[in-house]
Amino acid sequence: MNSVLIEKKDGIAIITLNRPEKMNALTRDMLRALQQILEQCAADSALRAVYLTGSGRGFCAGQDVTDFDNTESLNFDQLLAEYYDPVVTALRSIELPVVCAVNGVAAGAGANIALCCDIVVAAESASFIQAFSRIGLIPDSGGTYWLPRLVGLQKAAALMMLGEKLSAAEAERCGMIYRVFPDNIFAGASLQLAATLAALPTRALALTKKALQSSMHNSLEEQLHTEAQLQQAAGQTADFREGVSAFKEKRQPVFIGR
Ligand code: LHQ
Repeated sequence: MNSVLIEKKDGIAIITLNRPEKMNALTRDMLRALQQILEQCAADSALRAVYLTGSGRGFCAGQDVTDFDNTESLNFDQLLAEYYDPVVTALRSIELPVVCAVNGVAAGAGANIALCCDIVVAAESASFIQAFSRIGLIPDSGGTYWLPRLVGLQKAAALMMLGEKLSAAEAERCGMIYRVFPDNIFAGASLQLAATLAALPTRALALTKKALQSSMHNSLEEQLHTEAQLQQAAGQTADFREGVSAFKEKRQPVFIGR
């Protein structure tokens, strides 16, 4: 059985972490598969959105801790650089909107991989745990980059040091995620969000993603310059022409993603 599943449907790449009996805890094979799937998605011009979720009752429990049997010989530096960081980078650089549908608990690197996606939604029963301090590690997979930016330094420090479980509702309330859906409608509602994104002007969304990424480190002056350059690119798309035509003709636009 594949530990990461990919299905392409109506312009959406549905990626499912698939080791449900272990709460989708990540192995090297899974991370490699995820990297390859994301590369394949980035090269597929028919795609308009990515949807990442987990199978079973968890989203992802982070690194498979049973891999830590021989703690002496672990090379964390290499493990992160070769297996985790390329996943984070791929999710940030892919020129498609990425919805992360957190169906259950997201712990350790599982939580932080979720947080680096463009729009994170969660089922009401889901939760987030910066589990690292519980086993004597520090948050990785971009968590120390995203979490303070999402919830502020104080809250991030407390969540990361205490390693407490945060409910989906509290994650929404503090701005860590976009929305919570009731469990009984979660799968449909989160996929519908990806479908909505897939019908929007894909290039403009990709350029918006790029602009937001730059804003994390740019000065206002630099950011205004970036916006002007990216707007110039958006203005060259067929979808921009369609958007203006549809507005003038008082009809709904039909975007083609180019
Ligand atoms: C697991 C795991 C797991 C293996 C549940 N591994 N089996 C670190 C270092 C270096 C480089 C890269 O990056 C990292 C990043 C990290 O992610 S470090 C943090 C690793 N993650 C954790 O420490 C979380 C450990 N898991 C838990 O705290 C709990 O299992 C959670 C809160 C996720 C779920 O709790 P429950 O709902 O009570 O489920 P459970 O504990 O009964 O888990 C179900 C099964 O999944 C169970 O297996 P079993 O055979 O006993 O039924 C667990 O052992 C297994 N599992 N997480 N990370």
